[in-house]
Amino acid sequence: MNDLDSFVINKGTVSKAEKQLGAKRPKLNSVTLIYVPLFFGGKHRGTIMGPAAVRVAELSDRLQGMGLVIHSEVEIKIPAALGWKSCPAPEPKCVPEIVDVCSELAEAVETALNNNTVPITIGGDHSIAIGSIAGASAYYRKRQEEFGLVWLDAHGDINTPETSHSGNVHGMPFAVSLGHGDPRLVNLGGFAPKLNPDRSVLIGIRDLDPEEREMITMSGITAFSMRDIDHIGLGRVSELALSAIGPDVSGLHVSFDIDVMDPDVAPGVSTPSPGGLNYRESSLALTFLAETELVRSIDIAELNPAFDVKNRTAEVAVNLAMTCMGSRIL
Ligand SMILES: [Mn+2]
Repeated sequence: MNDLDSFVINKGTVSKAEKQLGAKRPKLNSVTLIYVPLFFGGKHRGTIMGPAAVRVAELSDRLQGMGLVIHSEVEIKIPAALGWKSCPAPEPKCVPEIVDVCSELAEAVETALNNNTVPITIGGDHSIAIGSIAGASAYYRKRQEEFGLVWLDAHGDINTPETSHSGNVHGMPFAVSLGHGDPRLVNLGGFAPKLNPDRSVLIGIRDLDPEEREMITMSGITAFSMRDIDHIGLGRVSELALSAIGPDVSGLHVSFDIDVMDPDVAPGVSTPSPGGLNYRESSLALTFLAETELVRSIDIAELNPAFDVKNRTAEVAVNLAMTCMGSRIL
């Protein structure tokens, strides 16, 4: 028994821990920016301003400044007059609207991948991941290739309508992508599940509903809590995460919920949770991912400028998107 075993929930072993990742592919230098100001999945409307805030923080210019080409910028329209208040119980809330938005997003992500660009989806609440992961999954599925998922979040986002206390879909996208939950969401794009739990990793959790703990165990994903990060460091956790996914994937999807960071660093989120990652830790995790040169699609979720301080969190989000795209110190 390796003494690191105890840090890896569900995986009985870290025997793959020291394996190298697979052969590197030519580096992509083109991105597609997809703006999705969705807020129906959460209880705060402010995520509607997320895309605007990263534009104010000059996401596009700064990516170009590091030598990347912006292939295109796509704006997914959100039904204007609707919100969770008009989505009555029984829960989950606003599912038809989220299905519409996520279907369009899935197509945009798949198209971007087909165009050999990296889609960066800017939310919007985290229910955007239902669409972006559906698009990425469809892309790999058609090629009979495997991909890995790295989900960074303070929360599990692995509720189902049965376990959810709020009925908010932004607490469900991981479960949906694994094939659990409302069938209208689960079957988006005509196939399910979107993810292989053996190649899916959750990092940074510290605020789980009791039922989510059970769900994480049952689902077969690999999860690293803040306790693990405190104990062995995020560098080691990142290595273990990549080895859990395995060396033989064609790409990685990174779903970054900004609330994985500590609210001191990133206050502009809908559901802040104390005790999160600091700036350097977040940067380190994304640097490790970028260095695999396998990151093919990215979500930046839950940016809520209504709770931000002088657009600071949007600036952090832009820096982290750049890191994920391979920006480095040396
Ligand atoms: Mn989330």
